[in-house]
Amino acid sequence: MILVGRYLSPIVSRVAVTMRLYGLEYEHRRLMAFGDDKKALSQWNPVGRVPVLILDDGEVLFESGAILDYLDEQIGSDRALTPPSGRQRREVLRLMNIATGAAEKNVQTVYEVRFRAEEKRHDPWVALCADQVRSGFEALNDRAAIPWMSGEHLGQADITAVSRWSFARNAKPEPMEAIQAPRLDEIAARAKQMPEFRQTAPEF
Ligand SMILES: N[C@@H](CCC(=O)N[C@@H](CS)C(=O)NCC(=O)O)C(=O)O
Repeated sequence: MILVGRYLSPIVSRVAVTMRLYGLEYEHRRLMAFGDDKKALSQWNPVGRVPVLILDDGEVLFESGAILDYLDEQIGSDRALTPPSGRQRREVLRLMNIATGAAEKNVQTVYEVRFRAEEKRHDPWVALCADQVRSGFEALNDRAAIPWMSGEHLGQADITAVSRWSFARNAKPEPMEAIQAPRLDEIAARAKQMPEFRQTAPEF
């Protein structure tokens, strides 16, 4: 299999960590989602985004949720890091969706604050996004069990939360600095001791 996209992207890294935890080997193609690589990327994903996973028979998967579904199917429900059904699955999906939603609002805030000229910014919208980032990550923190998000075992909620939280913390626009999320910090620190997370740390 070929995984396309740099580990700099927390969405690529959540797929990469999952593949490593499942013992699935892959060739890594470090294409950027911007600039000159965009055209090459569009041959696989018409929307030009990473991650892309190219299977050995040439079938192409994109959208990280769809890729994780495929990986879970390959590894089987006994080992899958997202529970296959029921209440536990719904709670893991809820945690992942909070992490993803908060992180997306953070990316929107970063784009607005860093890339848009100050006089063109719509401050009420920036404030609203910042509030969504804060309430999302704080809710994720409140719902987190210890040692891992869902209890005793590391699961997909951890991989997604750690990659999204760590990226958002590093991106550091103003709203992130005010957020207190000690459980997320603790879980991220624990995860980063694992080789699967260290080997897929963002490369700059
Ligand atoms: N919902 C998509 C989001 C993928 C995504 O936003 N990837 C970013 C990299 S972190 C990207 O390719 N950005 C470039 C763009 O959107 O044009 C997924 O889960 O795969």
